[in-house]
Amino acid sequence: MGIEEKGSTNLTTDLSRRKFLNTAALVGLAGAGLSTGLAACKKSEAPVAAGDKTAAAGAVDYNKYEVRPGQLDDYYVMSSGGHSAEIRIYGLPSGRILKRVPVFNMDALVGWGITNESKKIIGTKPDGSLNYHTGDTHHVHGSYTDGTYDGKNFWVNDKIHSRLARIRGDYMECDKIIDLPNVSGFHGIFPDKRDPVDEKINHTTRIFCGMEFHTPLPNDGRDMNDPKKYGILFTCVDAASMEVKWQIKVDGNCDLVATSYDGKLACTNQYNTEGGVTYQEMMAAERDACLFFNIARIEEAVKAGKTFTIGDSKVPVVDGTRDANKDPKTALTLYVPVPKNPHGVNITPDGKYYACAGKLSPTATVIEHALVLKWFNGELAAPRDTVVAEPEIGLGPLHTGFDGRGNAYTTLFLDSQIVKWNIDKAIAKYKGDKTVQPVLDRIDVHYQPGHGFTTMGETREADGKFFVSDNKFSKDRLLPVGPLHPETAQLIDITGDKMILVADHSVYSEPHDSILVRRDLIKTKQICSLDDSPYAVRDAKDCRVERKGKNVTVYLTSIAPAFGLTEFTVKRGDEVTIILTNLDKVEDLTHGFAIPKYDINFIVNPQETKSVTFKADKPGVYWFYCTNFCHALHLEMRSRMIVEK
Ligand code: RUQ
Ligand code: CUA
Ligand code: CA
Repeated sequence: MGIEEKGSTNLTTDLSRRKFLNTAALVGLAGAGLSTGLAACKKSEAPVAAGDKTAAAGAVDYNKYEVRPGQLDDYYVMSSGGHSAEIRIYGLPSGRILKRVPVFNMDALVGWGITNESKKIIGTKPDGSLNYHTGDTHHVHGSYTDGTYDGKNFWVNDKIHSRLARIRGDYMECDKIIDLPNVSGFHGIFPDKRDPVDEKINHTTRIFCGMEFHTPLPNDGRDMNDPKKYGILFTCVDAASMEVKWQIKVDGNCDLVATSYDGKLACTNQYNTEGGVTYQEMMAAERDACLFFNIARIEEAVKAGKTFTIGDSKVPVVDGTRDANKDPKTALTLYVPVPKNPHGVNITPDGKYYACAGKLSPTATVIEHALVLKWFNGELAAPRDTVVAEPEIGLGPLHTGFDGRGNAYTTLFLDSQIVKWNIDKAIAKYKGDKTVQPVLDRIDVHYQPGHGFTTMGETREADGKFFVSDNKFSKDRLLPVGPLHPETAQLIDITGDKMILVADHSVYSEPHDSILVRRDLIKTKQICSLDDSPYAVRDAKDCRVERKGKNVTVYLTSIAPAFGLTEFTVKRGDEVTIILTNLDKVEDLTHGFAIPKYDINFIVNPQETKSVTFKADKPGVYWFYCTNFCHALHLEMRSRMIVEK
């Protein structure tokens, strides 16, 4: 299993010896998610990694991938940040970090979780403190028009607290966060790509959300010791209003989510069809499922009122369990058996096939979209008849990207490789052609890729330029910085027959998924609008202090290099709200606003308004100052808050 045994040219890796990983083997491997990597590390003791090898051979012209000073990248990477609870934006091919977008976390730079505006989005308790300070972002996806990104919105999940956030594409800031009722372990999300209800609609109208952890429904203290009574919900959210439209109760569980290009289907891979509560129980069955949802039928059932509700939630719920959906002609759901504990389901750019990676089986299962629709018409005998290929591709397959030329690229966690395989060849082999070899190439990555994606690979415009391998272990690849290593996002050129490793980009812990978006599809604004806020202070002359009893409002502006008031005075015990509008109109002229000892710090971008509210409980003189370098007199940009005893 060492790197040397299977260089990128070795396609004959013997898979038969590990056709299905049994529980005993997996107990080893599960613990060895780590030690497999370490082993790989050890075996290459004279460390010649794949990229280095090709470099030594002088085969790769790295200059080709360089983004020189003053040049711009070709792609935006919208990347989740895992339990950092944020989103990161970086450029490709350079790997230049462009922005961190706070979402479910607090952020001292922006003042996310500090300003009244951000607190309102995150949600607060009656005492004004945040509902949650933690989150776990996994999957970022963009809004679609005509099967490709339109740059309007992005969405990301919070797995910990089952929240869905929307990012507005013009400012690249979070503008809405909602809770999914009765959901635990909200993992996969995917926007739809076209709405079949009205043929005139060709853009994202719904977001589909999976529930990974089964719990009692409602989770209010009932049935706690009876896991057989736990349930799973799949949720549909309206993209525009961010209201939860409906939920469907299903068997098994939902891991990742994909949607079809025609808007007819959504699907999710299920690794816990067993309903197990330990990992051994979750690995008991040889097959789990890829679950398909017939969206039009579900929405008809909701309309017809064939619904129930759960606990306090008013969201209509329909029944998608196996027992209630035996007749294909009326079924809302189809459970396609796939081997074992699958992870990752992705649809090909032509909309024809879903690839569901085996994880504990060295296979990917290819399911044909048209055949799923046929099954729902009662034209197929068995759910498995929708499967058109199941190639053996390597150990621990997780996520798949596509190049738009008929090839798939799947991350192999245990093999520490990316495998390139051809979908048509896989189908031919499944039909019985023994002469074809679906696997075309393999490349070692460093180490243990979780997620992987191609440029524009989740759209009809997949361009097959790059694959990014988000590796879970970086070990010896980057300067050591203590016990917590950075992750590597390795850049792979996929334009030719052979994959070429062209860069190791470091990324902070811990991205789970990314999309690689062509730069012309992102249209950001560089200046905000005074109309964004109902409280904008539109003229420096309007700066003032207003008092209503103990409530004091300070209206403030910033124009480099000064705030609109040189001082303001409040009394101890006052509840103070500061509203600050940045009246500068010049691009990139952002100011900061910090008050010492009051734990306040936030930024205002050009023409932006922000506010904070706090209790003036410490008498004294406090210089509030600009934290964002803005002007030759940036240091002088400070005024006094005087808190009288
Ligand atoms: S998925 S568990 Cu969200 Cu492969 Cu990272
Ligand atoms: Cu304004 Cu620094
Ligand atoms: Ca299972």
